[in-house]
Amino acid sequence: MTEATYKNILVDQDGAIGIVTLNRPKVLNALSHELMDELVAALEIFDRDDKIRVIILTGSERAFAAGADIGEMSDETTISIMQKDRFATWAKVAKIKKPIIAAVSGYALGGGCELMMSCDIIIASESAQIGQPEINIGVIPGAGGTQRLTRVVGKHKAMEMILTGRPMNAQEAFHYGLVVKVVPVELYLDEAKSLAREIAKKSPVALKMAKEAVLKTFDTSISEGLEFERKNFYMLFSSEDQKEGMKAFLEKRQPTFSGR
Ligand code: DAK
Repeated sequence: MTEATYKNILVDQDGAIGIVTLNRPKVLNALSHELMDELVAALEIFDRDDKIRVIILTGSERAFAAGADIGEMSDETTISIMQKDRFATWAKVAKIKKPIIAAVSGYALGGGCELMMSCDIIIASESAQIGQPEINIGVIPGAGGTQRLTRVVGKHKAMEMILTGRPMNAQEAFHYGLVVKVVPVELYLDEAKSLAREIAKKSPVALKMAKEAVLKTFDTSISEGLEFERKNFYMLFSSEDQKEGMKAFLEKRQPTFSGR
C-alpha cells in the first residue's frame, strides 16, 4: 500500500512531524477495515522514516472518529469476527515506537475513543465528545476500551461511561486526565503541532526509550517496570545523543540530536 492509494486517510509532513488525518467525512470517520489498514500502513511508514520524529493523528472538526464501521460489523457472527482477527491490525497502532499525539475534535466514540487512547498524548478541542457507546448497540468495547479507559479515569467513571454509553465532554476529559489540554476548535491542530515541534527537538532514541518505559507501566509490576526503566536508562549511555545532550548542557548551548 502506498500513499497514492489511500482512500480513507490523508497523510502530510510538516518538518519532522508526520500527520495522518482520518478522512471519511460522510460517516464521521467510521473506522472501516480498509481505513484501519491504511492507517496502520501510514503509521508504520512514518515510524520507519528517520526524518519523522513525532506523529499527529487527527480527524475533522466534527469527528475524530465515531467508532468502528457499524455497517461492516452488523452481520458478523462470533466465528466470522474471530476469523477476521481485526484486532491484530488495531494492536499495531499501539506498537508504533514514535510518539503519537491525537488531536481530537468532535466525536471520539467507541473505536474512535479506543484509537485515541492508543495514542500517547491527547489534545482536545472544546467540542470533543469522548465515550464508549457500544452498550447502546448491544455490545461492549472491543478494542481496549474497558482496559485503557479504566486505567486512566478509574473504575467508577469508566463503569458509568461504559454502562450508560454517555460520552464525556472535553472539560470532563481534561478533569479525568484523559486529555492534556482543551483549546478552542480553531486551535486544536495548531496546539498539537506546537507540542509535536517541542517533542521533535528531543533525542529520537531517548523518546523511543521513554515511550517504551512509560507504556511498560500498563502490563507489569512496579519492580519489573523500574528494572525496565533502568535498563533503558543505561542503554541510552551508548547513544551519541546522550553525549551530545550532556555536552551541550555543560557548554551552555542547545543540543543537536542525530538519533544515533
Ligand atoms: N459506523 C458507520 N456509520 C456511522 C457511524 C459508525 N460508527 N457513526 C456515524 N455514522 C454515519 C451515520 O450512519 C450517518 O450516515 P448517513 O445516514 O448520513 O448515511 C452519518 O455517519 C452521520 O451520522 P448521523 O446522521 O448519525 O449524525 P448525528 O450528528 O445525528 O449523530 C453520532 C452523530 C456520532 C452521535 C451518531 O452518528 C452515532 O451515534 N454514531 C454511532 C456511534 C457508535 O455507536 N460508535 C460505536 C460503534 S461500535 C474491534 C475494534 C473496534 C471496535 C470493536 C472491536 N476489534 C479489533 C475486535 C469498535 C466498535 C465500535 O466502535
